[in-house]
Order: sequence, then C-alpha cells, then structure tokens
Amino acid sequence: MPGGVSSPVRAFKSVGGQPIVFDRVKGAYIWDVDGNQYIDYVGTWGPAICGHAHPEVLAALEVALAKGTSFGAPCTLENVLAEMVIDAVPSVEMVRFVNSGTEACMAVLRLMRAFTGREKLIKFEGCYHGHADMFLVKAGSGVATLGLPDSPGVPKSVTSHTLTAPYNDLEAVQALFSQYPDQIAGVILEPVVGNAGFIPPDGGFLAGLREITKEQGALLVFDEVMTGFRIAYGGAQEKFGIMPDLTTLGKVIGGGLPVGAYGGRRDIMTMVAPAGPVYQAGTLSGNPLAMTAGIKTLELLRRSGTYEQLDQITGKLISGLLRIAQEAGHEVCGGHINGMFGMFFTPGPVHNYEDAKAADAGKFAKFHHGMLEHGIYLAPSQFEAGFTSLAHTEADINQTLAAAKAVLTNL
Ligand code: KE4
Repeated sequence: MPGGVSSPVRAFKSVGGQPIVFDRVKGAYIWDVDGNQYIDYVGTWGPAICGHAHPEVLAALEVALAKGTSFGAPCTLENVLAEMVIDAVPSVEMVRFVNSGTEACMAVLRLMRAFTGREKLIKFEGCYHGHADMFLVKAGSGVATLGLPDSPGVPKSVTSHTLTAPYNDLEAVQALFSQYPDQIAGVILEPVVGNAGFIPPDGGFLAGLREITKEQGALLVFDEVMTGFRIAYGGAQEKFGIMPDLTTLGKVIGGGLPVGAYGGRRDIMTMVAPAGPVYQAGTLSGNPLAMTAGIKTLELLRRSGTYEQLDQITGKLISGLLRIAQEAGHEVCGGHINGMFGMFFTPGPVHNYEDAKAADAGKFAKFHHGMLEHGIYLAPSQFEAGFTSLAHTEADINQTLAAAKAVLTNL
C-alpha cells in the first residue's frame, strides 16, 4: 500500500513520525492496536458527528444487514434519505447519491458545464473538492499537507479550465469573469473552509459571490461535504442564508459509510441521466447499508438542542486552547462554527490560504505530537479542520485543555 495508508493525510507526513494504527472507536474515543485510548477530534474527518459507533446507528445497521448488503436496484431507503436531505438543505430540490465527496464534486462540475454550455470553473486557493483532475489546482487538504505543486498525471488540457482566486477576495473573482466573459460555468467553494485549516467566510463574501454569479449567468456551487449537517442541520447555506444553485454533500450523510451526494435546483438536476442527458452512475450508489447509517444519523442530528450542544462544547474547547496558548506565549488565532473548529500558530487573522501558509507548521507538528502523548488525537495536518461530536463531554474538553497546557507550556 503506497505510504502504508489508504489516504495520504493519514500518513502523518506533515507532522512527522509514523502514523498510528487504530483498532476501534466508540463515542468521542479511538483506541490504537496497543490499546491506548485517545480523545478523537478527527471523527473520521466529519462523519462521526453523533459520536463513533452510535448504538442507534449500529442497531439500525444490524436490521438492514439481515436484508442483504447491496441490491444494485432502487430501494425505498434511498427515497427516505433523499427526502430528509431535501427537507434539510434549503436550496436542494432534487438529489443524487454517489459514494464519496470526490464523486459528488466530479458530477456537479459536469452538470454545471452541461447546464451553462461553458467550460471554465473558478475555485479558491486552499479549497479541496476531492481528487478529480480538474480540482487538483492549488488544492487544500492532503495536497497542501504534502506540499504538492499539483499532482503529476493531470493533463494541462484539463486544468487549463480551472481558474483560481484567493478565498474571501471578491475583486479577484470579478476580474476573472471580466477576463473570461461568458466562459465560466460557475464558482465552487467551501462556504466555510476546512481544507486549509479553518477559515470562515468574511462578511459579504458569500452574498457577493451569489450576486456576481447571478449577474454573469454562472452557477454558484457550495461544496458542503464537510460543512453539511455539521455547522447547521441545513449546512452553511442555512447558517448564512445564501442559496447556491447546486450543493455537494458527503461524510455526515453516510454516518460513517460511503455516501456522497449532489443536488440543487430542479431545472438543473433534471438534466442528470436517466431524466436527462448528463451521465453519472455507480454500482454501490444508494447502498442500503449506507442509506440506513445516513438516515439514522440525520434523525439523531435533527433532535432539538443538537447544534447548541455542539456550539457550547466546541466553543469551550477552542476558547480554552487559544487562552492557554496565549498565556504560554504563543501567537495563535482560531475559531469555530458549531462542530467545526481550527487553530493556527500565527497572530492572524487568517482570511485565505496565503495567511494559513504563514502559520508555524513546525510548531503545529510539535503540538500535535505532544497532544498525542497526552492521549489527544488531532488532525495530523495544519491544513485540516477539527471536529467535535455529540459524544464529547465537558470532562473530555477539560482533559484536552489540561493536556494543551502541559504541551504548550513546554513548547
Ligand atoms: P471524499 O472523496 O474524501 O469523500 O470527499 C472529498 C472532499 C470534497 N469536498 C470537501 C470540502 C472535503 O473536505 C472532502 C474530503 N475531506 C478530506 C479531509 N479534509 C478527506 C480526508 C482524506 O482525504 O483522507
């Protein structure tokens, strides 16, 4: 297995040392093969928002499992989850399930191009939309973690249509539309960035993008694979009150099993085969086990008080981390939105990828290892966000802050 992992960011390349091999998860905790327990703030990169291996999710899966693992044909579970997504996400009128966020983003780009008849797209430096060729331009997450220029094997003919702008920079977006009139199918972005570290949108940025794309006859696409059902039940588009034309989803809607989705305006989604001519397919799409885990996870999330709880526990965590770091003499900035948080070793503020790259990644690496030694598992990269869950308790946060105090005082 290249690098000994199934996904690059797990290899600890940017924090150094050997990756830890895990054996099991439960609630807010993860155990390695030697039986060491950690408080987990990666949460399998987002899906474990209700806590790992939630008893109600496992029970629902046992029932589904008795009926088989895959049909390769329509099943009612797909309609149940589709209706839940449509009810939850303000701009989504129709939805198609796939198996990963990468697939969702690939499909949504093809759809954008088909609907507008235009070929170019705008993405933002540091944003990550999966590993499909056309998105591997100044991408975040593992690409940034490994400091890859952009991946070899991606033809120039493909990335020549991918335009980039700094995050939070409306003028740069306007300039691209002026430079390429009537050629840009749309703008895709993480409405709250998690793949360059945690970078929220500046006031007016999302509304500005909505206005520019409308004026230009281009589409606005929110990649909510990470923010969906995490920063609000209806995602960033509910939180910030902006309606994109198309949305991609993943992670949480699979409840830990492989699910991605794309959806949005009916007049656009009806172009997707077999309703329309835009082809996209998948053997395991709408898989009954994955649908079951997604349905139960969303049922748990829509219970009252969920996001207030995530806000309270995560706010206590990040404000404590920032205070402790500053008291120990470190320059830091950071923040959270409900169950998503981040911290940079730089005075900040961090508005874009350039600002994020100015942070002291070497100090982050030492911090990461120190916290590991104290039984706290943080994302092994400065260019990732942190995730809490409904299973994280005040005691877990207090233990995490005590660990941070020990580590940061000696750093
Ligand atoms: P997947 O293909 O990994 O399911 O989704 C790709 C993707 C698309 N869009 C956003 C906003 C995402 O955050 C992701 C995947 N996120 C990374 C974590 N930063 C997945 C972890 C990994 O690559 O191992």
